[in-house]
Amino acid sequence: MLSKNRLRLAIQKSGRLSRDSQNLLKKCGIKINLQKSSLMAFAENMPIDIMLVRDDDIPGLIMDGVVELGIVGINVLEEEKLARKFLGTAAQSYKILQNLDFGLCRLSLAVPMDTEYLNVFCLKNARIATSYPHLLKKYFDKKVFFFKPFVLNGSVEVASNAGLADAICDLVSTGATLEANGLKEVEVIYRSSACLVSQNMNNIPLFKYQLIKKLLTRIQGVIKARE
Ligand code: PRT
Ligand code: ZN
Repeated sequence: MLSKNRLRLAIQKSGRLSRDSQNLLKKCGIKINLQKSSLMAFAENMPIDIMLVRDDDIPGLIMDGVVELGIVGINVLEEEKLARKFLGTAAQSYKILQNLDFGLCRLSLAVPMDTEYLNVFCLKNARIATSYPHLLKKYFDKKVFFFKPFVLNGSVEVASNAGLADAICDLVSTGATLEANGLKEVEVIYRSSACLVSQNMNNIPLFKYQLIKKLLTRIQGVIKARE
């Protein structure tokens, strides 16, 4: 049974952000006994419980008030907010307390290397594969032209080679994956990094608020020391 007297913080269980998230907490002096198979880990020296989940679940856990804090990519957070807005779900609020110095990437449009590409209007009526349909729609809403998005959660880069898509919209960091799949990056539509995010602070009891402040100060100190 979870204690109401402990702060709850969600991080990615395994994936690109998990090691950096764990290291950051360690650097902040939080001693955690992480069990590989467990959903929860408990800090030994501070009243903090760590929830280990898929990154996609973290925005919802924050917005639905299950955990007070999370470490997640801003891309995932914004996509969930837009999805909830689209569905008319009331809970969409959160506060980014700190942009973090890892998980840096960009959400980009890419087309086959041999495509003649002048500007974004070359994508009019294009069929575009993405795991981020709402961020993509927000970008194209400003361009006012028709396109045909479809969702693939994974293997987005291969959709074009397989003849399923004219273009893709996916996360890029080094660009090596695009290159390996014969694609070129043509538009950056969103820039992202990991962030420390909290619930709406108005709903948080004072002692938890103070603990969040303390943690935030330590995180800022760790980031400053790494600069
Ligand atoms: O299992 P779970 O759902 O938790 O994880 P996941 O597989 O959905 O996410 P994961 O671990 O791949 O990524 C978590 C977060 O890391 C993302 O939401 C981003 O905020 C951030 N991030 C930073 C990235 C990348 N860089 C990145 N390069 N996420 C994914 N990629 C992928 C991209 O999708 C593509 O397949 O890496 C490939 C491109 O990399 P380059 O270096 O070849 O350009
Ligand atoms: Zn995920």
